[in-house]
Amino acid sequence: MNDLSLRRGDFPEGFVFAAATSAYQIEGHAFGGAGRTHWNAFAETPGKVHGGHNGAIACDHYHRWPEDLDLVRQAGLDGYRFSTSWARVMPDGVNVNPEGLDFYDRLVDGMLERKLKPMATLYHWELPEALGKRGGWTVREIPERLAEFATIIGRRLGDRLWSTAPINEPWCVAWLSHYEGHHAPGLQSLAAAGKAMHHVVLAHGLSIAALRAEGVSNLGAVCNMEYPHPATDSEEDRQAAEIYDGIYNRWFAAAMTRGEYPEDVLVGLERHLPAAWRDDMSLIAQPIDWFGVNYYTCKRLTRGGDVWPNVVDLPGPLPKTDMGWEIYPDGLETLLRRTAEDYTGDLPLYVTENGMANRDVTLGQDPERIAYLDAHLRAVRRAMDAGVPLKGYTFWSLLDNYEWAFGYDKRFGLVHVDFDTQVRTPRGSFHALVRALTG
Ligand code: IFM
Repeated sequence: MNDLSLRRGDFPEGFVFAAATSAYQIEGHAFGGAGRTHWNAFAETPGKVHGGHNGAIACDHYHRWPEDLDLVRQAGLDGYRFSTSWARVMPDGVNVNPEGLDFYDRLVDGMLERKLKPMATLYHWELPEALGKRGGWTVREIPERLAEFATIIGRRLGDRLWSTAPINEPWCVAWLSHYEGHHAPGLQSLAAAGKAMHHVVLAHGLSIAALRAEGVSNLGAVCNMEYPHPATDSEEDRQAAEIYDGIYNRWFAAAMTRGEYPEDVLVGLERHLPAAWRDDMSLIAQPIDWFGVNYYTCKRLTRGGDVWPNVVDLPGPLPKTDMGWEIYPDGLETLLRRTAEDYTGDLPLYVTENGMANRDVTLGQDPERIAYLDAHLRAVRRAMDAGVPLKGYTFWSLLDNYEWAFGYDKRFGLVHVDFDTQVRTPRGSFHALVRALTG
């Protein structure tokens, strides 16, 4: 496939097309006085990250950001979703590094000069190592500290941000990192995961309140969602899919929009939540102005394992991306419809990430990524036709970057990055996008 079948004119006036990146994945954490993060330590632990890679240099966006923002503009996009590194702005999690704040000041002005909407996420996973050593997301201090960071960012940049969300993908911050152990800090403990599952949504609520107190507007949440298929029609597999859905999708949407946790997840997790968790629920469900969904794939769930939640996933039959993730655009449509129907109502929804990792055959073409994006854009369009108040769609990612535990081995970019020379080369998907958005 060489072209997208939908064009800008197939979406309503004002629909926002954007591309996303995140700080640690592209900036080059070695530059500008940033402090160590829990990802430094994780990457140094043998066996945790492909090749022991880290974000020290990444795409050197710290120095090359004008060129990168030019690419966003050339693609015909309206917005740029970026994140502010906590450890760059507050290297020890407490004191401010003026150089770090100045960097984001320049970056935001650079977006505005190019007529791009600055779409900020405050925390995209680089916890200052000093805060990690105090217990990280398992202790209540961290949500309180994130709210302080939110105040600092809000005060300095809030007048120019188009949208702001406190946290990217709370499921990854909590469950993937503390129960599955695949991300920093690499714990595999239900007790730790329970604390993190609560503290991450508390951090969202406290930070929304802190941003609002600074006069920052258009505040939202960014949650990742996966479509949960039962592996078979058996009752056991249906229950496995239901509990997976509860932990992955419903926990965060219910907490942030209704101030509730799903009962079926509380059955296993309540004993691991902080004792006074109920007292926090109204703080967590602060009013928000929009809700973002990051979507990539589905899972095939079956009963397994000796302890709650007794769920394992099995390989599925659909074509897969280079992450091994099945390509299932219908899941995006269904989850958007369910989110609007069950949680967000008339609140504007955004797809805040969607994209695929793929190996290059020839840089100029990229037909698989074009087909992936096309199929998911069509799913977005169907959800809108069904009445979902979707207001924008964001590609992950602008650039090839540091794909966390996979290091530099996976390539999600509309733009190829040669990590030896830092040369950027737009892929066929980038050119298809230009034609669809500006043609
Ligand atoms: O690279 C990540 C990003 O940091 C968060 N969302 C999913 C992407 C692809 O795995």
